[in-house]
Amino acid sequence: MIKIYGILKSRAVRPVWTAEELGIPYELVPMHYAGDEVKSAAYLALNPNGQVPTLVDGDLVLFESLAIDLYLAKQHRAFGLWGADDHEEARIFQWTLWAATEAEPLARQWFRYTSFLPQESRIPALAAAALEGLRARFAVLDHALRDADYLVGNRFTVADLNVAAVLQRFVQLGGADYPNALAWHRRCFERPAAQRVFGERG
Ligand SMILES: N[C@@H](CCC(=O)N[C@@H](CS)C(=O)NCC(=O)O)C(=O)O
Repeated sequence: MIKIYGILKSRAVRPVWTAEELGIPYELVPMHYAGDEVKSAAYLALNPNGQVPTLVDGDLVLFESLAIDLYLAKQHRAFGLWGADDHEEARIFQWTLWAATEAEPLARQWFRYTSFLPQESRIPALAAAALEGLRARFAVLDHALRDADYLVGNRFTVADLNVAAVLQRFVQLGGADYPNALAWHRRCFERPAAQRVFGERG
C-alpha cells in the first residue's frame, strides 16, 4: 500500500485527495510540518527538503505534492484523471506548472501575510500585492473555462485537482469576481472525494 507522509492540514491533502478520487488504498503517516520529525535524519533520507508530503510507493520515494498527484493519476490512468492522449497530457503538465509557478507563490504570499505568520510579522501591503497579482492569473483561468466545465478534455482530471487544490482559498483570494472559474472551483470542491478530505481536515 502506498504511504503518504503529512497531515491533512498541509499540502499532503493534495495526494490524499488524488488517492480518494482514484479509490486506491493508502496509509497517511501523520507528520506535522512544524514538528521535529520532518527534520529527522530518517525523514530527510526520504525527503531532503524536510517538508511534507512525501509519497512512498514500493521503492519509489517522491516529493512535491503536485508531482505525486501526476504520478498517481498516471499510474491509475484507467480511472480517467490522466490524459487520454499526448495533447491532453501536455495540457495537464501546462496547468500543473501554471499552478506551481503562477498561482501558488502568490496564494502562499497572501496566506503568509494574512494568517500563517505571527501578527507582528504580517505585512498588509505584501498581502494586497499578492491579491493584485492573482487577478491577472484568475482572468486567464476564467477565460480558459468560458466554454468548458473543466480544464482538459471537459472532464475532471488531475489538472483540475492540482489547480483547484493550489487555489483552495479561491474566494478569499478574490476568485468571486471570475464567474466561470468560481463555478469550476465549486464543481471541483463539491466532488465526494474532496468533501471527504477537506471535511475531515476541518
Ligand atoms: N512544493 C512543495 C512544498 C511543500 C511544503 O512547503 N510543505 C510544508 C507544509 S504544507 C512544509 O512541510 N513545511 C515545513 C518546512 O518548510 O519546514 C510541495 O508542494 O510538496
